[in-house]
Amino acid sequence: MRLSRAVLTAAVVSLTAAGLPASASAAPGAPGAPERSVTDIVPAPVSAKADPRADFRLTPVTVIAADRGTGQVADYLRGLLRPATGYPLPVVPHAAGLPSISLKLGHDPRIGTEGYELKVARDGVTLKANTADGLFEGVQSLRQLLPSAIDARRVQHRTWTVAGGTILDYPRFAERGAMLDVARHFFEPDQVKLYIDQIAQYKVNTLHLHLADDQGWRIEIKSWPKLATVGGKTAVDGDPGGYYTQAQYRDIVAYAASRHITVIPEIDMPGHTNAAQSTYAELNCDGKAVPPRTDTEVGYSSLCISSPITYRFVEDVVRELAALTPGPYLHIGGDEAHSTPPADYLTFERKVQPIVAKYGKKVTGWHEIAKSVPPVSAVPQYWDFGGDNPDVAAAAARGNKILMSPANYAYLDMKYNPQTPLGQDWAALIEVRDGYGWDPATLVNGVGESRIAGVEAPLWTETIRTSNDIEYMAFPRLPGIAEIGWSPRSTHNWDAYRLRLAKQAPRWVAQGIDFYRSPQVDWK
Ligand code: TNX
Repeated sequence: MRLSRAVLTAAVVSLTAAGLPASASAAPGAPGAPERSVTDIVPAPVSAKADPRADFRLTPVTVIAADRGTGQVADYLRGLLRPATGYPLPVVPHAAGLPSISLKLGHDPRIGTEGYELKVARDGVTLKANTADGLFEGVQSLRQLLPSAIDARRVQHRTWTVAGGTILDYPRFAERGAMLDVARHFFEPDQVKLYIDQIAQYKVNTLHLHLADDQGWRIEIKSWPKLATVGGKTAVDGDPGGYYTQAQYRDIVAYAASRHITVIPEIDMPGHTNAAQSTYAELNCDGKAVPPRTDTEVGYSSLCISSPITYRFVEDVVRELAALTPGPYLHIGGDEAHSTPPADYLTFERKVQPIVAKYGKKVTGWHEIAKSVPPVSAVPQYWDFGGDNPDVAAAAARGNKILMSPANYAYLDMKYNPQTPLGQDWAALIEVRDGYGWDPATLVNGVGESRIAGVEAPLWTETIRTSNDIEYMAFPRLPGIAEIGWSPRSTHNWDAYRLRLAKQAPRWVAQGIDFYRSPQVDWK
């Protein structure tokens, strides 16, 4: 694109004329505080210094200057900024004196593999990271420095000021996850992609898909084709089922990767297997298929632990799933196996975990797998209420990292209050403040900071049927869990968080996210 000097001059003049916000050192939400600031970002950055004299104005002549290796993130950024601004924002190798957002890769030992440094100055924005992942997370911060109208899908005629200042940022924990249960209710690929975009903006880097449960099997397995075509027909309460073909599933995984999110597929076993056992009679000890079930009981099903066919089935499923999975982990469930006798449970785990390793993957599973003394590469996912759990503590002492998803804080299917129309309450009622009010490092005795893989916010879908339902339960709690996983503990402060969270709401409105307007937050 060629730019005339007149256009450039006009851009510079309008930049100079921009009204400067008041003091950026005022606390967010305080009188005189600017509308947006580097100190408002969710999840809170490691360090942020606002400079209201350094605001940058995005204009029709702004370019995205992308160093070698940054092209994918540059294209993604352009895709974020173009619909609402209507500006061309070409991705170019060099800014060549034009006002620019520059993406650079470097070797900064302070920021690790997902951190970034963002500098917003009057003459340009510079985003540096050691990896494309770090640049992507930096872009999520940059987005929040623009007016919320940046998320509108149509051109908005207005000025586009990026709040000035500097951010240095990196995550507390390597894994910040969300889980979507596509087994109890099925969600179409586009609905999963929508959720991926929604969670990515809070620097969530893992999507765990719960692909099979009693009520339905959701992934095509070519060696056992009826799992999907028959076992996929059902869903909770007789609602329509569905499944992903392997091509659709690969496409979801690739879409997630384009948002720097790794997918962890879960096949829950040896319990939660009614859909498979109603489809293939040979998966039952008596050789008779059980009836399909669409109620929400848990703990009644179990694969036949003594049957060799069970392990042929598991190996076929694991082999096909591993081939669909670029990420390092396969999730083998293992929760609530109440009808598998404890000795059988251990037998099963000791046969199945090596199968996962055989296909080049590491094991993750619900924390019950800790009882089986899994290899230290395995990640038990803790879902209970905290306090003592000797099996999990022993795994941590042996060297396993633990993923934290306490049901009473992090389960997004729990109701906010008794009137919440969706969700369950067996673990807790979880208001926004409760979901934010815990520390992974003090949750389980014997599992301290260094033993924690990260956090995950699971969304079970017994009562969740639509994308609006997903959004209503995830927002505003998911950003809180993401912040617990990303931000230094020293930033943890409810009074400050609720003000920052309130400023996210116009973004959700612009994105069409149907969120719960908790009375604990002044949404304005
Ligand atoms: C427990 S805790 C489950 C799921 C249910 C969920 C509902 C755990 C690992 N499993 O099977 O869907 O409660 O809240």
